[in-house]
Amino acid sequence: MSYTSEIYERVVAQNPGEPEFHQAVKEVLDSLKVVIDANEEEYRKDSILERLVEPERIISFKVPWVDDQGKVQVNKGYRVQFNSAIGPYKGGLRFHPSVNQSILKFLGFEQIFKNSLTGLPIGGGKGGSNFDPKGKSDREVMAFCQSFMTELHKYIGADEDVPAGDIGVGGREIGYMYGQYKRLTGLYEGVLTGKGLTWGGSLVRTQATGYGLVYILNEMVTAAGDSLEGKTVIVTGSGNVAIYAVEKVTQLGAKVVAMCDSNGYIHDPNGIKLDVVKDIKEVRRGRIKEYADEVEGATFTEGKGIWNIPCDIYLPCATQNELDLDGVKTLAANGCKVIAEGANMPTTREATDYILENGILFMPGKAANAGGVATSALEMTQNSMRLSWSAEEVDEKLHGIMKDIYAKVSSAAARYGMEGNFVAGANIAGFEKVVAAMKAQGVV
Ligand code: NDP
Ligand code: 2IT
Repeated sequence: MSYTSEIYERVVAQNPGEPEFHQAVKEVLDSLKVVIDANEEEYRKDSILERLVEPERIISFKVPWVDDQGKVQVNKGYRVQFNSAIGPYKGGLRFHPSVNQSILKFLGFEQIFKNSLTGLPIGGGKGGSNFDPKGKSDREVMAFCQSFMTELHKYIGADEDVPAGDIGVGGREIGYMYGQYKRLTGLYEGVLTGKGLTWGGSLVRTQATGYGLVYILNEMVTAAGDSLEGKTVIVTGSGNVAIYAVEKVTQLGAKVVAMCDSNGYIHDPNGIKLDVVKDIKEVRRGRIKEYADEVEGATFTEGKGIWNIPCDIYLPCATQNELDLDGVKTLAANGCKVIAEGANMPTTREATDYILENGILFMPGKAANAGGVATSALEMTQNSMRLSWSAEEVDEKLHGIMKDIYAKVSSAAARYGMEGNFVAGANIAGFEKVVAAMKAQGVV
């Protein structure tokens, strides 16, 4: 049996009941097979893959807090510190009822390679809680965040582990957690990113994941001899990543006709009015359905099926495994030519295989959504220097990083005879840097 297959079987056996983690590991190992096979003896001797798939540390803890009725609630909290070969652990915190160890291990594992691709010195980590911020009062969110940080603060630090946002964690939650960290430690340091602009945050971090996604999308489309001008686009989700992907792709001349949340999707053939979406989601914390009540000509459809709307480009920006084989077949049948993942692993394995076999241009999340964490690393740099860069400066750096990721991913794929397979290219290019660092640092 090949070394990569052996390791996959070991991961499944040793991590039972963690399907998302298995899925993420399998995709990476399948891509790495060509690299490993070329030098199998050495990789086996160093047990590189055994070391890569085992988190350095997983912290799990109780988060008790008091709700507005005076009742004590208890949630689970986690931080997965996966790999620190190239820098302090870096990655978001997710607050969503579905959060469990499998999901955070898949996200932490992906983060290792994503962070490597940015070219910046950041290792891989992820954390979060099964707490659901939806429908909670600000006071309840603050009580939860303070309790969460009361435990987490023992394990993080500006040079140790630097969390940020993800699903359910935005500026409000980062603020409450930062305040509690400062109170507990007495340190005013860059321990979290995605901070507000008056207390250490970076300009463009809010926009960075969505903008970065569109910058790399533009590279792909341009390299294929086309442009974004006049293209019809679907962006799934309506949170942080989705909103700023819509903003940038619209600026570059495309028309976004559909978005969604977990209740259903809106279709606006005239082009999504982003100021309405921002007001619903960023100001009122409402549901996407309200868009159809407010905008003439727009419709709301309950449930899944946004992929039934014809488009040229599909940008999944909600959550893992949101796009399955049937969805992707429908997209292809309706003429969709490009898919780039704003979310982490939004495409199932079967759907990804279909995409690659059917000539749809495809950029995987670990490359396509790396602009968020890259700009987080720029926030860390500014915090260390005690300086703030202008929006133009940060945006220009972000743009350069996304172009560089495209170049790395496409050249790694070509180097191994898989031209245009950006899944393989991203996994290989991300792996090469991390492994070189792991080897240099010995058995630790
Ligand atoms: P937000 O919480 O801001 O938004 C998430 C959006 O996705 C909401 O519209 C939400 O709908 C929808 N969604 C979440 N879960 C589900 C589900 N199970 N089914 C259908 N829709 C769902 O999160 P972000 O925009 O920050 O994150 C979106 C994705 O991007 C995630 O995969 C995240 O890991 C990834 N990502 C985020 C980065 C960042 O900087 N924020 C960086 C890189 C990747 P609803 O409100 O109904 O739940
Ligand atoms: O998935 C991700 O890359 C993020 N949620 C952003 C992580 C970060 O540290 O900015």
